[in-house]
Amino acid sequence: MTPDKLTAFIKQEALNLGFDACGIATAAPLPTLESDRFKAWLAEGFQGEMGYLERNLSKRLDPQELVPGARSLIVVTFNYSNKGQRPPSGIARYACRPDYHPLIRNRLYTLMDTIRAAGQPVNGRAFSDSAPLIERYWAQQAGLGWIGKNRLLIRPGIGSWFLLGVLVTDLTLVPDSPQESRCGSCRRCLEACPGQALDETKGLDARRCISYLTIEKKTPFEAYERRICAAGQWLFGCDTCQEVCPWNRFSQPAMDEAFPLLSKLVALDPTALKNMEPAAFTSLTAGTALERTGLASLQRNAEALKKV
Ligand code: B12
Ligand code: SF4
Ligand code: SF4
Repeated sequence: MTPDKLTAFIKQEALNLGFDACGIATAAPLPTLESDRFKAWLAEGFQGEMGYLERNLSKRLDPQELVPGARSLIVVTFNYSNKGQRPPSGIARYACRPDYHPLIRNRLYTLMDTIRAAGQPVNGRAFSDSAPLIERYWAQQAGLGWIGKNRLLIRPGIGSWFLLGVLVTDLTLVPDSPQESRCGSCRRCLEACPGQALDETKGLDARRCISYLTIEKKTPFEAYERRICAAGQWLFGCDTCQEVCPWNRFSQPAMDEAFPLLSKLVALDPTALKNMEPAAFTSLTAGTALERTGLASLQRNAEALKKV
């Protein structure tokens, strides 16, 4: 197949597999501006305890080091909008569904099988939040949207309620063009953030972000961290900077049968975690993003919801 026919075929097959959009970027090292931004972010200490972001830096800054022989990145979006109110449990919307990581990766491997079955040899690796790869940067390069002041990828006419997946391949494909920011003078996310974690020039200070505090931080909360969590009222993750974003008015509910809203998580009463047995927690969270964070951290989070 010619590169333009192959590109059109791949984009159509990605939609057939249940992805909502698909774009192409050419594999190349990050430009100096971007790699300097990433290094400056680390130098500020904004990564907190997420030491993994400091490792494999040369791979993170160059997908050809991550996947030798890489030529094109196929980037997909996967919708998780529920169009509705904040889940009463305080669990972020994406986490009220099954764990997305294996689901997106497996579908990307199916996409690669489909390309092979059409007679086109291909090698590659699929990722979703699972490798040193700056996914939002590549999604922007692949023409899928812009990185908003809330640091999320926003797609015109869709918003930001979606997850990203990337298939790094040795195929020669026709790349898309990056999009310019359309945030304009809006500052709603910066103003609404309960931890004042967002800065227009420096980016997001994860140490003040409820998503980091409730999901990634393993140690007990300091007093200021508890105050931030009490202000936001999130048990796991945080959606505030997306709830206020005007572009999310356009989102459509996710309909994929393999990614349903789990009512047991939407309606969970955080106070029920206090005396929960480990076996009950396992059966509640098996196959979801909450499983990895564990009962002890969630009990800490629930405790921090109490206003002081
Ligand atoms: C670490 C991480 C986190 C950390 C840190 C977040 C952050 N903003 O960096 C924490 C735990 C806080 C987090 C939270 C969330 N995350 Co997260 N996270 C990641 C992860 C693993 C790496 C992100 C990263 O590299 N950060 C480093 C900083 C430096 O990146 P950056 O600010 O984007 O800057 C880079 C570029 O954007 C660029 N840049 C371009 N223009 C500009 C302008 C400025 C001013 C700056 C500073 C930089 C910059 O420069 C930098 C280098 O290229 C990615 C998956 C992946 N492998 O990419 C998911 C990912 C970004 N997360 C995701 C999600 C869904 C979330 C949450 C919404 C979950 C929730 N509901 O709680 C929140 C949202 C928080 C937020 N407002 O960003 C999705 C985002 C999907 C989307 N639509 O954009 C991703 C892509 C996972 C996935 N596969 O879907 N996350
Ligand atoms: S996820 Fe919540 S705490 Fe983190 S930047 Fe967005 S609004 Fe702030
Ligand atoms: S709330 Fe406003 S500034 Fe923030 S990401 Fe959305 S459009 Fe951009």
